Amino acid sequence: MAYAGLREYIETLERHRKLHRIAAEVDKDWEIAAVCRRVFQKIAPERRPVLLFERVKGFDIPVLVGSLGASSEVYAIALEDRVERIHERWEEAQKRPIKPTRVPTGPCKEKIFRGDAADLSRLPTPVWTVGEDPGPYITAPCVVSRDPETLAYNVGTYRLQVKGSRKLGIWAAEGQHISHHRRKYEALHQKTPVAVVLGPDPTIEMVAVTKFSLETEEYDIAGGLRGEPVPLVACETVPLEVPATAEIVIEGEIPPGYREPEGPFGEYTGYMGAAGNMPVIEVTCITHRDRPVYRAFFSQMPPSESSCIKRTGREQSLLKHLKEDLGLPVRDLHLPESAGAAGMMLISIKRSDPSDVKRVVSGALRYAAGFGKFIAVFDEDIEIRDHAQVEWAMSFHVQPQRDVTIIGECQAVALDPSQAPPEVPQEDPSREVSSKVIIDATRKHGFPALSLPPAEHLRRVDAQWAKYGLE
Ligand SMILES: Cc1cc2nc3c(=O)[nH]c(=O)nc-3n(C[C@H](O)[C@H](O)[C@H](O)COP(=O)(O)O)c2cc1C
Ligand SMILES: [Mn+2]
Repeated sequence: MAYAGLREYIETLERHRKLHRIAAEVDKDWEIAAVCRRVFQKIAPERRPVLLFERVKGFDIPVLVGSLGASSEVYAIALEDRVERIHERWEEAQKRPIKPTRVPTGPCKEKIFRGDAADLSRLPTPVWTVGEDPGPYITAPCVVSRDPETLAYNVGTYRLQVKGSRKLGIWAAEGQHISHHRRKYEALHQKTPVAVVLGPDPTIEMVAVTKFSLETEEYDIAGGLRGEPVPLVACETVPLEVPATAEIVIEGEIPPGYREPEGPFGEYTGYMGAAGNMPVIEVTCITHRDRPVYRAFFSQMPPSESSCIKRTGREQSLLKHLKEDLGLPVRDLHLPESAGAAGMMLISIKRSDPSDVKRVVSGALRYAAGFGKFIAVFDEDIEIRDHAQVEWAMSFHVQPQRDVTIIGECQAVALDPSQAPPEVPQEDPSREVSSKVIIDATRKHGFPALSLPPAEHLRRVDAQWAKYGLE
């Protein structure tokens, strides 16, 4: 049975002893960010808990952080499964998406605040990079929008700056699906209706941070991940539908053509992302459950909750595209978290033809042009999630002049601070263009035997391990 919502999921986390309640009062304007940073720095992923800040100074709403990406173990619990099954679950969901259902009402309507009563300052939105960010940022928004022509739904996570009691700044890169919707509404001189969902059942968060094709509706993939449809309810003031059990829903509209300063914001690259001129959301209504839980993603410097969830979803959607849609001989694909699950892409393949490497790289780039500034392709026997094996293969399977290609005029990795100094505004077109390094780290000819004892000898030693008096 899928989790009905975030609360059922929190109970399960608690049963798995993965939830840590912080009962001491904390200050949302500096302390939550610092506690989260220390938890990610000091506690290894296997033991890292999800954090529920129960008493936030000045608010009666608790803050939940890490509930999707404290670790892969937590992510697996969100799928009601084991870590080793995350890949299959994503594969199944993409092969067999399930359309949402409509219900007349739901818990997200227990409290409704319209007009001036829809006040963002009632929510305990933290400040994340204190001294650098201009104010609080909503980091876990599942932003729902619709294509005005096809009516197809999209759900995506884009940073939201709290700018006033009823105004949010929104930054979505030009290639993001909500930007596609917004441009269509702007061409019609109409406002873009949006609904910001906070604290839905965890599969909605999984799909909101993952890149699919423009035609793919995230609600359907979430249904596939849940194994049952997502129940949706109609919004109060915008023509959109949202998950019925969500903790908090902020409804609003993006006025066409209007831009104002947004950012800078401490980003997933580990640096401040540039400020720029961005659209805003005018809030029309806030609905929430009784005693809502405020959900936030912990991001900024990797590793973070953000790098964990991006890595998992992106690896799975890219793998599915290369293996299933294009039929390429890909074994595994890895986006290391230290590279923000964006800067480096490692792929292992069963190479039968020299052109396989080019076909795999061009397939990956066509699907997600912004991922991978360094893309390296390895033979299938290399475990690309093991740094030592990657470094070994790079060192001894590669001839730089023959095997390394630099290609120019590519889509940049979003927010890459090496592209331009901070003064260049985020919307400057130069920030969209970059170059890439492609490394063919497969063996291009017969290689000598490995300098290892014969496998049979190693097995014999394993079998009589006790004899040596080692651990
Ligand atoms: C914590 C977090 C914050 C993000 N913030 C932004 C953002 O501010 N702007 C943006 O364009 N993408 C952001 N992303 C990436 C998008 O969520 C991701 O590209 C997603 O695929 C967007 O949905 P779409 O493909 O339907 O447009 C963020 C991802 C995470 C995990
Ligand atoms: Mn999308």
